[in-house]
Amino acid sequence: RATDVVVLGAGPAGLVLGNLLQNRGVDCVVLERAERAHIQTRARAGFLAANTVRILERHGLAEGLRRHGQAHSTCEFRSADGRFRLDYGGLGRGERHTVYPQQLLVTDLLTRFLAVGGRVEFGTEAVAVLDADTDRPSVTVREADGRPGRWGARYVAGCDGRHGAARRSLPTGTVRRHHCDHGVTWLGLLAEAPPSMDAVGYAVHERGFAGHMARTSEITRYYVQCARGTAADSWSEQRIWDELDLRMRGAEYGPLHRGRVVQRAVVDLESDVLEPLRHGSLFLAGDAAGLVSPSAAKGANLAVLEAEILADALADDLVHRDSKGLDAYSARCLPYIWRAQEFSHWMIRLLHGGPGGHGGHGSSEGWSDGSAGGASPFHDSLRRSRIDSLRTSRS
Ligand code: RFL
Repeated sequence: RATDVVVLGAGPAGLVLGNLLQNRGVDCVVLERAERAHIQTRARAGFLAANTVRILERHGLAEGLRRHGQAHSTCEFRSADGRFRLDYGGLGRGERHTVYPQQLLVTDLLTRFLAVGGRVEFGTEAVAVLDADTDRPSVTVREADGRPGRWGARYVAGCDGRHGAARRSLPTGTVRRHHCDHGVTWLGLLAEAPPSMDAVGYAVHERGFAGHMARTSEITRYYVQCARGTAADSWSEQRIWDELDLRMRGAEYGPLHRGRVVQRAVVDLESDVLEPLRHGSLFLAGDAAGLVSPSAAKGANLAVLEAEILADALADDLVHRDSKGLDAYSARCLPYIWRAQEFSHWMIRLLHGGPGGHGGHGSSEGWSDGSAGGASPFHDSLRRSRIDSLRTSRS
């Protein structure tokens, strides 16, 4: 089978790309390994930046988030020095986030894509991208019934995440990989509990970081820093809530609303960027192009931004025979990716102690700046100074 653009993966990147290509009249197909019900219920991101909302609005993809998203612009920091609220919506350009669970965004994007005639092959796993260095690449697949298949195309868009077929198919030596393990691990939780405050909560504690992020009026995401190598199910719910309450200083500021923990995942905070984001006829977008640690809440936002840039470039080439956008794609996206990496790196340093703190970081990788083992008073003082500057500096 053949089409102009084979898109691998029906996440935010692949589905924004599919919709925009469809809008521009470019023939495409989205191949998705999972079943439809799975991608529509997979809870991940929740915070969409103002620019992401503008992109989605520009292309008629923002109706659901306009109706059901919640505006958000305040963070609350809690530490041994007290607590304060940072209303970033009243600073800088006055931009706010929209809280809208990723699975709802994915459902909106998918519904819209199918409604305008888009094709998604669910249960179809891309195995490899072949002949990417020619103008007739193809994708070998395992079909839903287990049989092998193949899609031919003019271009392949790898939007299949960090462990997808696009990345695996890059010949060694063609693309440079930048990787950083920040040496910090989070236990990410979704709780069937209403939010405990009307802000994103960041708790800096000698036992480790804890975070609170509203998702809906009934669901809250929490993060609790844990030792590297922790198994997701090794903490009891009692231990999770006790530890969250302690680190969020519930005794001083009010206890958290507890509820059933309905999803848990251990996340090692890592960064990963490929350079360039192209190999011949194969282009990378979203997590396939670069992984940002969730400390920055940037991944889904970058995915949408890159998908718009790639869609324009592909359509210009395929409809108008103008390849300038494709040639510039990687150079246009990389500054955004590195900016997000810089922000995520800064957030990690803001929210976590130095190596070997009581939270049991267990690894000093990524902290190779002179301190060895043990909570470092130097890092703790830096962190306090950073937090204090957030409290006092208007800029
Ligand atoms: P996705 O969403 O992973 O989608 C990739 C799709 O590809 C499919 N796939 C394949 N299909 C066919 N063949 C193969 N061989 C395939 N291999 C994989 C998968 O089934 C999937 O459907 O990637 P995409 O589109 O690049 O989107 C990236 C975002 O999902 C990701 O960056 C964010 O979720 C990151 N992130 C956050 N980002 C934000 O912007 N704001 C947040 O608040 C935020 N919170 C988070 C997050 C990520 C988290 N995790 C996963 C660590 C919170 C968490 C806990």
